[in-house]
Amino acid sequence: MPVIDVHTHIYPPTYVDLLRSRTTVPYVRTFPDVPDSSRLIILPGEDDPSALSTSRGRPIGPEYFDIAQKIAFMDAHKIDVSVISLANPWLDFLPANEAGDTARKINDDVDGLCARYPGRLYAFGTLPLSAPVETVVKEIERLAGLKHIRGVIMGTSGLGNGLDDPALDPIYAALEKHEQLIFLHPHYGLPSSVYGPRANEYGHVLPLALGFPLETTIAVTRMLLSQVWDRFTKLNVLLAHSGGTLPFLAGRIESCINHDGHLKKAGNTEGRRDIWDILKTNIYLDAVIYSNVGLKAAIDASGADRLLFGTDHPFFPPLEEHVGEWHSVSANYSAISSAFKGNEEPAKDVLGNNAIRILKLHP
Ligand code: 5CU
Repeated sequence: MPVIDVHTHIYPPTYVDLLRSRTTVPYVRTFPDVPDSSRLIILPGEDDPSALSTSRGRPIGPEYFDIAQKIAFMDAHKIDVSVISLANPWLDFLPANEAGDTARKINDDVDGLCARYPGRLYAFGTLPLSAPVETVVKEIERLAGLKHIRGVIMGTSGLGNGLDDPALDPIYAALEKHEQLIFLHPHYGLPSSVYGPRANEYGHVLPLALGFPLETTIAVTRMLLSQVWDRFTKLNVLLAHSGGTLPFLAGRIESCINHDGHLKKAGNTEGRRDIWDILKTNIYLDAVIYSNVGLKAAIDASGADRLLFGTDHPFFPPLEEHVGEWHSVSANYSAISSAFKGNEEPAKDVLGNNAIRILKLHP
């Protein structure tokens, strides 16, 4: 039975060099109060000088950029194949005139990394979303010809105005035409004011546990409200972290749409596809939710045939030193075995068979 990890990141060496050359977020640097460790500063507000050294970014070691370490991690966790993706914030911060060339370079690098381990690595490409739309569409067309690429990873900002922006339509059309799935992943979270004045005392818990999933939920709901899937009925999107809170909130979202006088009057809801249809037709969910409670909601919402195992490596390493198996990974394995207790076939599908079918892999 193959085990396939569809949510596993890398910052290829070219990207790390780019981060090392920068002085504003995102960047990599060493701080005088923790001199032995380079820190990766990526999240908005993470370099606040009042933050304690341990809440200022995270230590960055070779597990973030060395592909041999990815393979070692896969071997240690019985993962046969990984579909690697550039981690956040992707190329969102680049000036328009640099984004196209950088995307080509990074995508070629990532495809080249996959070629070094035949049958073990595939990838989601990265789009130059700050460049003109034609440049983005060209890169989608080019990615469709790269051997190991199976879709694109994207954040929720789109071209700067979110994923309900009609200016994205040519990009959605190109992705749909070339059957490239979007792996939708959060980065920006929620405005830091919602975390309150004591937020710095709580490390990354509030933005990662709540900001990330809510960001995804809001982005997908805006896509739904702007009827992206009514215009692009074959556009497929894999949602990180089991859809944020979408499976749990889908009924409430649908009910609010059905009770909204403004939407009804504007005629925007006429003939629309509902959220349950889209969850079972266009949306795939990863199984990176660390508990069978959330996983069962994901299974109920989209079906066990649309759920795919993931780890989020190299994020969430154990805090203790010299731990063999990562707790974050065993939590996701356990959630699958507990959610499908006594029913091995769907568990195997989630662990690997679904990814082979959906992403057309040849492990
Ligand atoms: O720990 C983190 O900040 C993150 C992140 O930025 N991106 C991600 O995918 N997982 C964890």
